[in-house]
Amino acid sequence: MEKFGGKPITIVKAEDSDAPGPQSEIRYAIVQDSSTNAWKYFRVDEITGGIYPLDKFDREAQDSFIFDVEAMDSMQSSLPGATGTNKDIVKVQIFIGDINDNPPYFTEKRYEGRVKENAEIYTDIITVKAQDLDRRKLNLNLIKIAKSKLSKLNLK
Ligand SMILES: [Ca+2]
Ligand SMILES: [Ca+2]
Repeated sequence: MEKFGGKPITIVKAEDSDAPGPQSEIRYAIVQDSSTNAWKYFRVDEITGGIYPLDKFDREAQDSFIFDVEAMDSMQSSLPGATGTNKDIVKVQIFIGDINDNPPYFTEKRYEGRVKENAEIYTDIITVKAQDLDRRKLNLNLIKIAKSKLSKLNLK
């Protein structure tokens, strides 16, 4: 949350073709939909349309949120049959960026390997395997960085 430093995650913007005045003054609001709780994690500034987080996120628990934002003007609608103000609704999807907040973990509690006493050096004995819940891309990037550092060292 602090990471955004008060800056919105994204900004929604609606336009209204009516003349200046309450008939074209736009207010934004998140639609409180009972079929999802995604809207509970965000707020929208009713004047600027800036969308802000209301909570911390865990990409490994949920990696995106979808909710609706509506834009309303500020005067009773003159459209035939309409009640209330004129409005439009847009879907907003927020993707949660990954951070490296999970350590690797072994998938087995214990490994047992056997090797003959006269085995050649470098004989395969057993393969151990760990997993990491963070996004694979991040780990690959780290490996690339490590490799490029190594090749620089080799050049010297
Ligand atoms: Ca209007
Ligand atoms: Ca993560």
